[in-house]
Amino acid sequence: MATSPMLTAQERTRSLVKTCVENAIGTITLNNPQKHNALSIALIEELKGVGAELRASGVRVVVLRAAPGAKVWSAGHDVTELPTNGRDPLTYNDPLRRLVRAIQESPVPVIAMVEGSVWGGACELVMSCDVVFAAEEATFAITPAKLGVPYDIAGVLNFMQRAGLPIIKEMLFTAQPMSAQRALQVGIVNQVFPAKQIETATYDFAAQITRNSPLVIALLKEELRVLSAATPLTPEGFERIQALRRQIYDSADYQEGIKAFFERRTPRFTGK
Ligand code: LCV
Repeated sequence: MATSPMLTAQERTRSLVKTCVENAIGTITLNNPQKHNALSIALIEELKGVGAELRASGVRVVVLRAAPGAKVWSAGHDVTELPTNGRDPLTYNDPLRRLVRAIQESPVPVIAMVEGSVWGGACELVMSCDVVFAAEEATFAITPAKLGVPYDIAGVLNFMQRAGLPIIKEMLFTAQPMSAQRALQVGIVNQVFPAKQIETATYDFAAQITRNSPLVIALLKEELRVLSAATPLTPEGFERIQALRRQIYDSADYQEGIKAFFERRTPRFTGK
């Protein structure tokens, strides 16, 4: 039975993430609890770096997790890094966009092992992983509408690929946390376990993947990515959405959402 690789000779710690490798399973642990693993540029760059290192080291599967027993898996985008000068807050080269693409394009399956609450862009990060195992207490809140942020096309498509439109609308329009049990029912989460069992269950599952053909798994993952990304979007449709998004990130409501976050109060959106 595979156990979670905790202290191994190959454990590496940078400042914001930790990694270790055992039995061809790479583990990346988000390691910035002071900021609830907010997805800052620095943390994302470290995540991308260690992901590339693990792939180069020949691991067959990666587990992405927070520290054991974390109350917050990740608080989402680092709100202090959201632009307030009229620039698009979520562009193609935004660090989160690049991280999500790196996970989706990786030939190695990525399993998100979730304990604690997941917020905003971290929900997209989790939902872009290939498999999601969650502890019973985990929750998932997709928060652009709460913050007033015009989420981007690629991000919304990633949500759409994880659950049906009614469920995604429920999560996007309310910005409220969804329980792991409900997320399991609607297919956002693959399996739910009591907190005490989730590590063993995740690494046993990961071990099954390591025993199969890495070439075929890489092919299947890329086939599924390319086929599921085949979404008809006309240039006019793309331009229309971008124009709608620009009206929002140029709006007073966008500024109000971020200001309210820092003032720790409920935003007062005017629709302007
Ligand atoms: C920067 C933070 C954050 C944070 N950024 O602890 O998807 S979108 O479009 O919405 C996208 C833009 C996005 O992902 O936005 C972020 C969405 N995230 C959220 O709405 C969650 C925001 N965080 C919280 O609600 C609370 O922090 C939770 C409930 C996660 C934990 O509450 P708790 O009382 O335990 P604090 O709020 O005191 O947070 C501890 C420190 O982490 C910072 C927060 O500002 C505080 O910093 P200081 O100790 O310097 O005061 N922090 C938390 N989330 N997303 N910084």
